[in-house]
Amino acid sequence: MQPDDRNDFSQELSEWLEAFSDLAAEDPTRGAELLSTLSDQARALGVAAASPIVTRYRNTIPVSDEVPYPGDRQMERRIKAFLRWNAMAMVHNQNKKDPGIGGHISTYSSQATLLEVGFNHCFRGSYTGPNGEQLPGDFIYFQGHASPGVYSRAFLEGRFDEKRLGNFRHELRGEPALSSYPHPWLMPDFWNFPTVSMGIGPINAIYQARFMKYLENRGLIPVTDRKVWAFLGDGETDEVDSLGAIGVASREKLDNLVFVINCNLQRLDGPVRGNKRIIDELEGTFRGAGWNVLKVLWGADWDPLFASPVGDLLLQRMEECVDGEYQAFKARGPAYLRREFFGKYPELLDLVKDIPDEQLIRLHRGGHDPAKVYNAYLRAMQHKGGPTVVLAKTVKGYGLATAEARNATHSEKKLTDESLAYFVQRFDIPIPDEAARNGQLYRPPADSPEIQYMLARRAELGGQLPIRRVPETGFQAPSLDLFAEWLKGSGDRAVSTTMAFVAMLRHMLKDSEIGKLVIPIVPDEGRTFGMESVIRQVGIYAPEGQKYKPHDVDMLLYYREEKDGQILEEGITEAGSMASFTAAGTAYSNYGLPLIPFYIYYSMFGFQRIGDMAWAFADSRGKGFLMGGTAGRTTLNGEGLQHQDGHSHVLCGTIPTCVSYDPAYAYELSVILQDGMRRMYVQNEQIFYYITLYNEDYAQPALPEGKQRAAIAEGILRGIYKFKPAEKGKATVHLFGSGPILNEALRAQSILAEKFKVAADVWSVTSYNELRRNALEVERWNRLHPAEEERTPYIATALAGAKGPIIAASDYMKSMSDQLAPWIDFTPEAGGKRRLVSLGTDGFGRSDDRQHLRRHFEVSAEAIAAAALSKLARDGAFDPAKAAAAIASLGLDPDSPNPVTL
Ligand SMILES: Cc1ncc(C[n+]2csc(CCOP(=O)(O)OP(=O)(O)O)c2C)c(N)n1
Ligand SMILES: [Mg+2]
Repeated sequence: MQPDDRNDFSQELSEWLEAFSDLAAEDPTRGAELLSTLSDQARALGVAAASPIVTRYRNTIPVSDEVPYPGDRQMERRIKAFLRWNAMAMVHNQNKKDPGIGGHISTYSSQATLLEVGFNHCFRGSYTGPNGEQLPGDFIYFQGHASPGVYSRAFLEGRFDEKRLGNFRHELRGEPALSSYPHPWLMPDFWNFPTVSMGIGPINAIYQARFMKYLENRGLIPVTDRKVWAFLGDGETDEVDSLGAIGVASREKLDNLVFVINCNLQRLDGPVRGNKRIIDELEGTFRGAGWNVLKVLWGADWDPLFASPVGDLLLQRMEECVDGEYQAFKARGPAYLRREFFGKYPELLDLVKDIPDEQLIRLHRGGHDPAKVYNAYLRAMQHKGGPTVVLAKTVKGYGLATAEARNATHSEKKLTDESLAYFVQRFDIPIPDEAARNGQLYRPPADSPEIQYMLARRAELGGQLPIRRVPETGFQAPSLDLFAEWLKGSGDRAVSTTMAFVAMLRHMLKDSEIGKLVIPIVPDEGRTFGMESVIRQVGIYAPEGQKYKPHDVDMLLYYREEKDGQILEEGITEAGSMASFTAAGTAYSNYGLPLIPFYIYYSMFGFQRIGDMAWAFADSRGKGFLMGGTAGRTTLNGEGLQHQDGHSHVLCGTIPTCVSYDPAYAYELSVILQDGMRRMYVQNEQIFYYITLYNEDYAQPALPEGKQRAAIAEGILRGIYKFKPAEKGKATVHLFGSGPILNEALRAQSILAEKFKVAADVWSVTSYNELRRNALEVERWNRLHPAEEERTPYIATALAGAKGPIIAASDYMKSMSDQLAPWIDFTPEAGGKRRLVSLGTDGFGRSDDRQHLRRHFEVSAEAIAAAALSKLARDGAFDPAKAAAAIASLGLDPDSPNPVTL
């Protein structure tokens, strides 16, 4: 373009701009329509004009669109100062008292305004339902490291006293304490959501918001304006869990969800994106995913500078800087800021020449300006049709003098005397120097204007937060009769426990009492478990219904999606499914609904994949049933190494509230499910279940009736019962079997009797984990009560009178059954030799059929029988030469390599 052409074009451009500005000012909707039509047209004409996904580095909401702040700014500033002081003093004091106890001060200091605007004007403590009933308030996922600030607020509100704050991170001293981080297990009346393992809060918040809509769409809760607020750190967004599910929120139009990302540009060690701007990156990511993005970058004191004739240059300068520089501008003081930032352009230097140093350095970032933050929150709350993220730019360690914006600020636990004095002076804390140096807490009198103001704001918003309540639900557990059909056995029909479970699930869904409370959750594996019929029966939840005619609509079991569908079909996301399971499994406290979630999945992709979320579920006092399908390293055949699970029972045993079972038969499963509902929802035990399901078909035996029934049911629940005694003679060896391997043990029993005249009892072990827990508890009691009569663990009671070695075989690692060794591994009659021989599936899975897999892992009937003979020989109860011959005749190669690493 020639210079003259350029002038003409500039002229033309300003005419276009003027016309557009007029239109947009008159009607912003038409302005937006014009823009999108123009960009469509550009695309159609092949004009390469990418629509910007990242906007200019300034606040999203123009000053002209801002509403005035609804609160008393001076009052709130004073309150916030007290909050900051007490949060800091609490951590500081505790670390003086107990060096190394830890805590954080710089996260809350950067976040105080973001939380306070919410507490004073946005977060609702309750909602009123259509019939005037009081409903739970907003759900807030607090950034874990900011917990001192939340405690500090509860202190000012009078919910905690000084003594309680003095027990921050001192939980084991017989007094009410404060947990390091948000934790419903440790503070069950206060915190709702455990968040500090970073990434877990954001993903759970998304699925919580979705679950809220699910409950509304199913008519289980009334529709309200309730919001889910999730506070995240900018460093936290590097966790895959934080951003990995944001698409769900826009896809499902979750306008009840607000993310607030505290962009203080730092994480623990250093800048989040020293060489770039994290806010730009997050803006692009969220906008690209369909979120409403609101940037709150600059405080109102920047407004006049932007409005000046060099405002565009100022913005340009801002866009030249990366986060590492922004951090340095705060950390290195006003002279540096003036020289390095404004000094690049004489016009900018001139712009701030009349601003004194102490004011220059305090030019606020948006996240520290209540009015800017409020405007963003208000927009977020009013936004319809999708989720909102507020990207708030803040300073890490705000107000902490020498710790402000330093790389080391995250780890700051104590302040120097000078920093304490500076703090007091900067935030006008009305305490004398001496008290300040001692980090004395400060709470104005209950009738002071500040406390009255805080309380009035919370009263206006429906009550204090956070709060966790567990309302009485009056749930009645169904009796075992509910599962009568599966107690009868299947006759000659071969059925897998998975098939049986799916039939039970359908039956439960039909039940008039519990049907609507059952929440089936699947991660795209419903068909793997034969759940097509469930899909047809209750439909898949789809907030927009089914907008298409499914290709299989003419079939009985077509893919049915419904607005009030009951199944949560998550797609291929175990993390998302676990988050749904968490929302449903905690609904008893969050919504007062005793929901019974059943999350059915490939057991291999359970604990090892979402282990942290499973812990968070336990931390949340979650209830429900995790159903590990296609379980067992040799029972799931063909799939090989990455699918065959031989360790989930070891992993689940690490979680204190996880009750786990590895049932062999449908009646065992029935007894476990019924008792689980009773324990969780009637007894209100804060536990959840992990139960493995298998896909091997075999005849399902019946649960004996009469007196025997109760004894067997007890054995099933405690973890062991004798399934089949030796047909002839007293057993000299005992075979333990779990899951489908119980059938191998039964076959081994026949082999031993028929070929070797050895009598064996077969036991069904439904839970090594439960047996061990019981034994540990009894052992502890015995240890602490040496003068009282010794108690016996259940495993010892069950085995009373049973003599001889025990061969324990399962489709799991040997460590599963080894767990019982301390209580059974002692045989006086065999000279004190080891009694327990564990057979299991340690090692890498392999592709083949079950027969070959069981032979390979040495859990086949032949391997069990051989192990029994070998052990009897070692104990002097069988001829060693005959045992050696038996090993060969049973098809085992004594010199074959160990399958563990094969
Ligand atoms: C999963 C997980 N990994 C690591 C940590 C340890 N950790 C605690 S805070 C922190 C830095 C947090 O930075 P950011 O998210 O930006 O929060 P800020 O304190 O800056 O607001 C780290 C790495 C953790 N809590 N959770
Ligand atoms: Mg950060």
